[in-house]
Amino acid sequence: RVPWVDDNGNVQVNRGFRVQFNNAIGPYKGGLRFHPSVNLSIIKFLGFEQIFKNSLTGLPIGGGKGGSDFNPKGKSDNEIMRFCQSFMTELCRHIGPNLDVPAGDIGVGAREIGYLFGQYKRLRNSYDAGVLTGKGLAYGGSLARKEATGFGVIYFVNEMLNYHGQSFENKRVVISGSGNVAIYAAEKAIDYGAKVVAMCDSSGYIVDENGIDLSIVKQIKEVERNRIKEYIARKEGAQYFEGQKGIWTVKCDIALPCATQNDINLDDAKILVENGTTVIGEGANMPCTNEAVKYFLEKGLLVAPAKAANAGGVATSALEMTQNSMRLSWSFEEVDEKLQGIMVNICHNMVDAAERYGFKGNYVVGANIAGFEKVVDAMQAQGIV
Ligand code: NDP
Ligand code: 2IT
Repeated sequence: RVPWVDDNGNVQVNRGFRVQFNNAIGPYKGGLRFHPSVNLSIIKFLGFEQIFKNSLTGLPIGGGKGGSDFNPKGKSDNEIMRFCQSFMTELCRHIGPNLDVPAGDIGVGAREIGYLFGQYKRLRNSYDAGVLTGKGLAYGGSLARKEATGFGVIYFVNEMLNYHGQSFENKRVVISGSGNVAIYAAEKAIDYGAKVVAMCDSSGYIVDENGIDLSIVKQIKEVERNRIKEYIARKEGAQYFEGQKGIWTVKCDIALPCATQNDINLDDAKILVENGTTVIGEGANMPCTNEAVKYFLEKGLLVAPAKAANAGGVATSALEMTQNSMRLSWSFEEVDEKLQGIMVNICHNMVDAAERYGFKGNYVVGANIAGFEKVVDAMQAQGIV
């Protein structure tokens, strides 16, 4: 129960969750999601996925997830602060740098992590920098953590493409979402020579045949916290369409769902395949339904599964924990280089596991097996506990 007082003096009560799923290979680790759709079922699926994703990174982190059905949209900074303080008042009893280390996810970025960290510090009377990741750079955050998930998706998909003799060069890319993961996936895809032609938020999608101008998207989303629709007033030739689903009708070579779960269902998958899409890179957690994934694999598309493709965020969170333990900060280049190495390594382990178990080319199975093996080995070695 998370009670807080809004700007009108009214008492609001939200529900908060933290699921600690597995700590065989390290402290529980995973983000916090603030979104009105959050319930225990969603936090459990995210926590379960997180176990195997975290194992894939090769770093010592277990799996957990948390969040609340609190809706940050339209709330003032003071309301966000009061909510975060109340949420942490309960959560602080369950977390710690060697126990459980939360971070951001949908609706939770540096602002929220700042308020959460301040309240933790106050309640515990201790400066435990490593209790949360995704912190601001002024107080123990890591350079490149903000960019890490999106950049990581592209490093990962690029490695898969290279393995199949392809690249991002001159590819048309559609990215759902316009949040943290979507923005930095777009940035790196553009760096690699791709053209990003469509992005969205939960209200609708924009199409810009000249290639989306990310500085406008960043201004709208990161600074103004406004709707993606604003883009068309600031960029000639761009179009806006109501409703987020239509984004999958925009023709593309590579589709990167970076918004939320169940974003691409079987009907969307059929449209994508019909329009000639050959690569799917899952930036969000479980953005394709099982039926959609099955269809893509039957049709011979390359599918980069979420728990591998978006592992760069939590991997860089683990690098933030390392820096906090060492009481020093690495340069952007140093963190980015480590991130690239981790993503390439995950890709190779995934390909290898798929081949070892007779599922050559099925990277969904490959990632599941590669992540699972290490957790099971650790659990068996530690006995019945
Ligand atoms: P943000 O809150 O920054 O952005 C979410 C984006 O998705 C927004 O543009 C949002 O639009 C859009 N969206 C559209 N439909 C929905 C919906 N039904 N529910 C929620 N969002 C919707 O979140 P992130 O970019 O951090 O996360 C995106 C995905 O990536 C999630 O699946 C998350 O679990 C996953 N992920 C995030 C990591 C991270 O480090 N942040 C790491 C690994 C995975 P609107 O503003 O209209 O709500
Ligand atoms: O889904 C995810 O991997 C995240 N939201 C990031 C978790 C983290 O601990 O950085």
